[in-house]
Amino acid sequence: MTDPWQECMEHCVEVAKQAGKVIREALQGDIAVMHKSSQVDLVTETDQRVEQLIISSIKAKFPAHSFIGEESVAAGAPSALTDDPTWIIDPIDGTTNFVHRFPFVSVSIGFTVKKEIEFGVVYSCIEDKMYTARRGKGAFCNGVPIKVSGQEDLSRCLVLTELGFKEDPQRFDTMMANLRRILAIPVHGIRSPGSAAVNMCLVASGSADAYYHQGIHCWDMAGGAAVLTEAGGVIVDISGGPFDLMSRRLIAASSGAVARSLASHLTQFHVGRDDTDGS
Ligand code: LIP
Repeated sequence: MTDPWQECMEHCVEVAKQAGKVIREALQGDIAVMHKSSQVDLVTETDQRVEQLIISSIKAKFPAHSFIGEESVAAGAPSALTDDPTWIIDPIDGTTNFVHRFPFVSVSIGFTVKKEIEFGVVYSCIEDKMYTARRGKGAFCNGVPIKVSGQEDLSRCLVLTELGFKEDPQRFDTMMANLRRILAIPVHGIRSPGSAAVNMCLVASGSADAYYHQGIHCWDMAGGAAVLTEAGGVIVDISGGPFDLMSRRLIAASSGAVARSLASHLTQFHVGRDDTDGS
């Protein structure tokens, strides 16, 4: 049987390449920084331009499909996941990196049907690494198959997470306490590359063993979640329960054992949901 979403995936790879080219060109010039929810929530004209480019290109080919895009949501569009074929887009995942020219900047696109992720594309455009994954067909980087490390012992893991200032002192303290608890296991180390999608691809390709995060969004997770699971990784909620794309939290790991062990060391804090208040 032919794959009903093959054409969509091929188009996705093409549009991600075009978007990456625009981002690389923008890095050659001045970058004007604007702010969204806070002084550390950055956005640039390139984020907005790249999202428009991606959405208009996909809409022209697949006019009946739905979209959830980071910058469209920031401008007031809804972010409810329905059963429709839906493109979940982060035009620049790692905007802070982009602003500072720190070299992990990606275009992340996940595609869902009936709320299931069918494929994901993450283009780490400064490294020129195109990660792709189609459900049931494996994960690839520049066409070469990738797989997770398979590590099962948390104390032998290189762990990724992201660190950002939180205005709520309790959330901030919990984030720092979690960091301290993981470091004290001890694990081999903790790294913060600055792009959630790249983080998942690093675990998917065995360069890191686990990644945890509370407070990101579905557009940060959708593309990378496909790559991670197709590379043999495990993705769960921060509690260790089932992963929920709209929950704003995840553990992505090289094995179920590492995911469970990490969950047992983490304290949760309230982050809201993408499909309700988003707070
Ligand atoms: C970013 C993430 C990054 C995280 C930030 C933010 P953006 O996405 O990928 O890892 O630390 O909180 O969500 O805003 O650059 O698309």
